[in-house]
Amino acid sequence: LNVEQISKYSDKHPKPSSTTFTYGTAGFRTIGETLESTVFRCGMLAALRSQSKQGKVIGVMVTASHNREEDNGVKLVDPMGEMLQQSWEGYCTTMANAATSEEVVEVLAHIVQEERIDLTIKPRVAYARDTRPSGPLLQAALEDGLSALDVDASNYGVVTTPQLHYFVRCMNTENSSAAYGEPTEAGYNAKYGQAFLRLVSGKQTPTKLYIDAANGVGAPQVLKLADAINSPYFNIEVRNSDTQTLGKLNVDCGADHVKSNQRPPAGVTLVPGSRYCSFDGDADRILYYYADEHGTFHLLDGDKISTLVATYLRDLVSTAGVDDLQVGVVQTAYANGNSTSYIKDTLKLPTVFAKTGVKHLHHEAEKMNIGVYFEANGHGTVLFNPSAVAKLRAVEPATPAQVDAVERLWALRDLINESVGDAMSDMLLVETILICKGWTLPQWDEAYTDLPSRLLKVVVNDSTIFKTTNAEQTLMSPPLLQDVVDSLVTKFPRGRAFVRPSGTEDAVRVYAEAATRRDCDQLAYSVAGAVF
Ligand code: NG1
Ligand code: ZN
Repeated sequence: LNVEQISKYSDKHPKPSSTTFTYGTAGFRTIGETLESTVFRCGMLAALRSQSKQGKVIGVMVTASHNREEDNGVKLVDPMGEMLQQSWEGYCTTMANAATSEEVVEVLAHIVQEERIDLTIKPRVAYARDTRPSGPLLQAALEDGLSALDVDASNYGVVTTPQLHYFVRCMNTENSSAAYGEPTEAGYNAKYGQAFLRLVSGKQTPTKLYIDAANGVGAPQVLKLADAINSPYFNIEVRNSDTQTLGKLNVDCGADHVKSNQRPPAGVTLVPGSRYCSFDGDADRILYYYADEHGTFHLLDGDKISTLVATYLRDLVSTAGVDDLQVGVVQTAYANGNSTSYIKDTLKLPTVFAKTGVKHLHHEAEKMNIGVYFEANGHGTVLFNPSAVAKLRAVEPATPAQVDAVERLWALRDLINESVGDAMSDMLLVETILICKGWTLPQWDEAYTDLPSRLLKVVVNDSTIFKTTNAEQTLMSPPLLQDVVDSLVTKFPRGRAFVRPSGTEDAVRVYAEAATRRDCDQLAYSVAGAVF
């Protein structure tokens, strides 16, 4: 380690003394301006992580997703485009909280020793940011971190979070049999656009799709995707696309707003018969919605997307004649109870609950042949594990229907961003299925009816005292609180509620569902009262 060089750069980015940073579910996330030292240090951590992976490219994304415009965040992306391995999260937290440049060097040296890092390996890092105003400042800090460790760095500018994950995976698979694609925006648009056209050509073209881009990076990126696809099959109009005016990002719009408030975003008037979707601020979440003939709003959330996708895949697998290929679904406790029953009882597919945060869902989905995972908020994707790929390769289709189904499964695999949930790729996936089935949004929505649900955020004095087990559905601490929740739940038909600390905010979340809207709200607010 070049201590003099590291210290010189580190002195430029002192840690704010009053702040403690934690690498949480989505990396570090807090007010943008306070993150300079943390982002600088993440650059150096990415370098060490790359060296620990024999010089594979590690990603660094600067974003705070659906959070406020003043916030920002940073997270590391592992070689196959997946979230940073959990065992390194502790290093990140320790590093971010080192008080002085001397301590920074000590922490670096400690990691080098623990991980037996060969410092002669040239580290490689790919990085990008979203549209937030603090982005350029943090990018400069990151670049100092990369310079401090002489990293071979690739700047991808302003792109969506899943695009950066894709680039990382592409760079690390180049010239191999698992080559994922070309690590450029054009390569991304070509890969997903071509797979989409392969799947929909010959079908009926859909009506226009209105996309609420949350005034974030998804707006310019989806327009580029549409240019590359250049087909009536992808007929879109982007709303909330103002990434220039301060104060607009995620305000009254975007997937998180739509999901939390159960109403359409500002700037979009729902017309019955039309189709709508919302991205979040970094375009890794997507939700669909529509108004029925009475003008009532209906949300097609992550659970609706995952059941749509799982049904389609299950049917294709069966037509293709690969019988021992199992499609499974991973959800979190936030999944609507009726979606879980539908998957189990109607689709007859295996389903498991994972802890909140896509890395947990991702790991569960990896264990399935074809694993469909979505958080109710619209973040998710599909994974084909190596045995699924082998089974697909081995199948010898005999009928034209079988040939078509096998070809569709391969094309779907190309259409899906397997590295992480991706609003643009998920949108093309949903569009493909709707086009192939000739379905409207109400027809998709017919599968099952959501139970009324309510998600509340409770700000408490100390959220660290809340400890859970059983995929976060049961409280172990504070003592006796779970008993109170249980007794409240039994009062309401089809009632279900749980309390867990947020992994991204200093707050506790309360979720409740019940047979009627009134019961559901009463349950939610009484549980929140017990928490508070
Ligand atoms: P927390 O703050 O831990 O509830 C939220 C979302 C997660 C996930 C992360 C990362 C809910 C209830 N929680 O986590 O699903 O998306 O943010 O962005 O939606
Ligand atoms: Zn996001």
